[in-house]
Amino acid sequence: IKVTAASKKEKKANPKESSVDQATIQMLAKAQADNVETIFDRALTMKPCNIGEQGTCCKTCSQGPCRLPLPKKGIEGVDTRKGLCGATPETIAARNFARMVAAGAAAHSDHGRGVAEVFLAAARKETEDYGIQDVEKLLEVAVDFEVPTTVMVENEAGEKVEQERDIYKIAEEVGVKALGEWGKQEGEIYYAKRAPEARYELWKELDVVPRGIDREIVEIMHRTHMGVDQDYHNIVKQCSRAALGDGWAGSMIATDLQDIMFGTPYPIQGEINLGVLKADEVNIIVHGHEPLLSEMIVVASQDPEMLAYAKTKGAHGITLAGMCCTANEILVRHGLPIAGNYLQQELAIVTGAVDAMVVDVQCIMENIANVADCYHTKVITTNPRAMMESGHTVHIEFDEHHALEDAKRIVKEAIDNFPNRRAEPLIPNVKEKMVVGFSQEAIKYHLGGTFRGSYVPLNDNIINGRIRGIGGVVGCNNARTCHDSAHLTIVKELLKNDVIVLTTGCNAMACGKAGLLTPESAAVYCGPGLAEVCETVGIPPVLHMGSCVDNSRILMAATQVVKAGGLGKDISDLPAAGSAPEWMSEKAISIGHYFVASGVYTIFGVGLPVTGAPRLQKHLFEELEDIYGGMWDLEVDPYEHAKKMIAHIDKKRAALGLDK
Ligand code: CUV
Repeated sequence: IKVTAASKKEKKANPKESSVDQATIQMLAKAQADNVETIFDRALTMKPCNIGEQGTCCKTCSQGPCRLPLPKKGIEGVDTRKGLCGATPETIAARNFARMVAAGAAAHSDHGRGVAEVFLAAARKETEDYGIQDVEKLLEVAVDFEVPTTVMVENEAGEKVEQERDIYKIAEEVGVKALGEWGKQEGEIYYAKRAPEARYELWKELDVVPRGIDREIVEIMHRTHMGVDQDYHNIVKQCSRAALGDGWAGSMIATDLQDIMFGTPYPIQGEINLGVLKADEVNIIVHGHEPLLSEMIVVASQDPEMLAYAKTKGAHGITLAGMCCTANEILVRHGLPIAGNYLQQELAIVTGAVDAMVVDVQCIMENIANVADCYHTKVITTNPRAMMESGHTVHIEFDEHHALEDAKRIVKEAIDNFPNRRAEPLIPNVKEKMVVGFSQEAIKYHLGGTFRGSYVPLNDNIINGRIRGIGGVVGCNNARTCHDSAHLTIVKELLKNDVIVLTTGCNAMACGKAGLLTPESAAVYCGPGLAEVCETVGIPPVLHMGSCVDNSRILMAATQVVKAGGLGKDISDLPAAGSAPEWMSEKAISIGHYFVASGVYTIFGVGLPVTGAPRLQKHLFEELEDIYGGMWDLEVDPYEHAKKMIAHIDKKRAALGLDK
């Protein structure tokens, strides 16, 4: 094994303090034994910047950076801090926050745009590799896009009769309208009307209905340029437009069109953690976000020709596993295994068993190329938006017009690399079983009791108090906190208090690794009410709804709960709360803000870069409640964090007159 030379000054992380996940602890120890540096070590060696952490470093022009940390003694009297141009800490932090929303919304939405483009190509039959799988969902979505699903024709008797339209015609019109949502300049995004009526009316009244996805993102970039928007209230308002354009359009369209092309998730079994890798097989990890690529690699890796080719290289088969949100996508639709969540990406390579790590966009750490150099792993980039500088990575560009062909090239590259393993792999014998795939459609079916197509029985259980409320716990890992620890503590606290948990992203994976995604876990972790519901229905107490763009499913599930009746008129009336305990990406800020603007109390762990601007913080944490019924909050201690969520749930129960 080739090693990276660690300098004396570099600190080494203590594996047992770095994660609560056994596979991670074992592989971190192996990395250190192999003298391979990882993010866990770097997080100790390099401390974050105190001013940036507070959100008050301004680098929007070249007269700075102007740095405005809170004074050591706190603010006495009037806050006189200002940048060279006079920008207050509030303006600076609001601008920085807004740019995080813009980047996050752009990432989700550009993913969505790619999906819409492929969808349109599939509808026009320009590609053989993608098609329409979920016709029912297509017809539902067509209604939202105001695309007719039937036509009036004359029959032989000369009477006008209604006839179903060709589904590919419908799909084409849906595709055109969906793609149009990005460049729309005026009016409203179609899906705004999917929200409960009261919410839609409130957005209109507040003038925050997104006009077009791209426009709102561009407008953030304009407003936050030097010398433009200088009222943090107004900047936050634009954050709402752009974030809603992410949650209710960019992400939601991605989810819907992916479901139509690849199938809407329904409960399926899967396995998770580094133990899913196999020493005697070719191991391919697909890492990133877009199922357009991974769906094709799924097909290619099961191709008999590829399997036969793998045998010629001495491998007993091909194992395809996912990492980060790509993993969630192929898991919820095909039950394919997950190797791990965000902080495990370097460690997967450290096993020495990964023959190729195939990446597309988002959450891919640059350092995987360095780690790969220490073993034999080939890092394959696939997206022209996301290349790597390292001469040690291969770029195989993925094009939807010959998707399967590209996927086969990628798989072949991995197989060819199998004989190059430098040492006996060391795969931790750690993996868990889980049941995943709870789309809002699946929740309706499973919690619908005898009324399979309804959320009413779920609402009844919330009203009678067996279920105290709903917690949406989502988001990343963060190297500044112990891996998975806050995720699990918070989820377990919620379960103990009869709060059912909806999850996506890396939280979903943390829960999977800890065995919380099994129906059996209900008896172990839940309060009596929630345990009874889960046992009766046979579902896990934590419902895995998919990837980060699938947070849009949580919005729709909340909307379904409102529409089923008995729990108020708006999302903000629901006994529900959102959380991202270990967030790190800008996407998380966009998600957080669209939940807030949709009426959800949303609490983050780790820290929020607004603490250096007290008036902005007050606006986000308190004043927004009066405007949207939802607001931001921050709590690093996981027990307190869960307590605050439960307190909000109880406040909403009381307002609904429950538990009297
Ligand atoms: Ni998109 S955004 S680390 S993979 S959840 Fe995981 Fe999820 Fe955050 Fe990234």
